[in-house]
Amino acid sequence: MVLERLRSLCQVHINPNDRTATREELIEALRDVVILVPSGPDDIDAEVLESAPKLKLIANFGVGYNNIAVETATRLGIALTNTPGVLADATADIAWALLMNAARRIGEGERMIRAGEWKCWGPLQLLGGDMAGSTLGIIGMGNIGKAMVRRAKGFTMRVIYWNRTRLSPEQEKDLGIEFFERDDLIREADYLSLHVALTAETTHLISSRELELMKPSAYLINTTRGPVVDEKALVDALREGKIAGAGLDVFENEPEVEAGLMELENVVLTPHLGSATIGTRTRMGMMVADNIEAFLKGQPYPNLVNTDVSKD
Ligand code: 8YV
Repeated sequence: MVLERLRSLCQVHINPNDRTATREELIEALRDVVILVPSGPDDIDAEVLESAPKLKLIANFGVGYNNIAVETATRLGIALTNTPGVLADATADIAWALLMNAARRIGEGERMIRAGEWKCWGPLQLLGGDMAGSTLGIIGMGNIGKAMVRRAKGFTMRVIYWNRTRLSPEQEKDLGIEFFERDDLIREADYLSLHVALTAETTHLISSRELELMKPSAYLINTTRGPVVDEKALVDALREGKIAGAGLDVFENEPEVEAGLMELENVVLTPHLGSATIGTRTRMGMMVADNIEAFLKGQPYPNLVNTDVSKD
């Protein structure tokens, strides 16, 4: 559906390999390209952009664009668009799945059964964390953070949040959430879920200091970008029981996963599946096509990121 629409708009060249293009392949492929549709693993840095003389639009297939040299794009007059909003529910679903899986020890239970190690029911077997009445701490109250709030309310949880810019009292009231300073939020949360974009300021936002602040009974959930969490510090915290568990959909060096994480029972791992539903990926593709169509028709972009890019 998406490809058909793209083909109706322009000539489409698709990466022929079922893997991320190498740097050399990317540079070679970009020689005559006017519009690029990259995804998360493509490293679109200054050198790549500078070797693409005809490039005018990067219509990113995703909301996060930490893999793209935005300032260079702007300087070169290349517009950058993304796909906000349409993946909020699917990403919150994965965060929720990880949260529940970690708290209720579903992966551990399944491994126990499959290994033939479940011998009998026990009153203290695989005890986990409660949802109802517990406190969810959200760092980053954008579209995905808000989708988390909706889920938490269904589970009758209290929701506290931190965001760079505090919401208005009306918004806080409507959502039923309380603002906390970041360290206080980290101390208070039974579940801490990260929903900030990856920037220089948010790199290793959660490191050993923050993990020390968390309750020993608390869980950390990361579905945003791996480098927001210091993975080595997390392994130590999980190993030493400084926190109860974690659920991770993203990693510092994808697709590599820190060896220490693989050995731990109290962490649930998924391979960057946040937006991986048929409907969501279709909506993301259609949003990419909307931005391409706007470019081709000389109309304003629906989702322009670098609003300071020159229009010629
Ligand atoms: C994608 C994402 O899986 O949109 C994002 O920022 O992380 C995910 O939706 C991927 O990055 C698509 O390019």
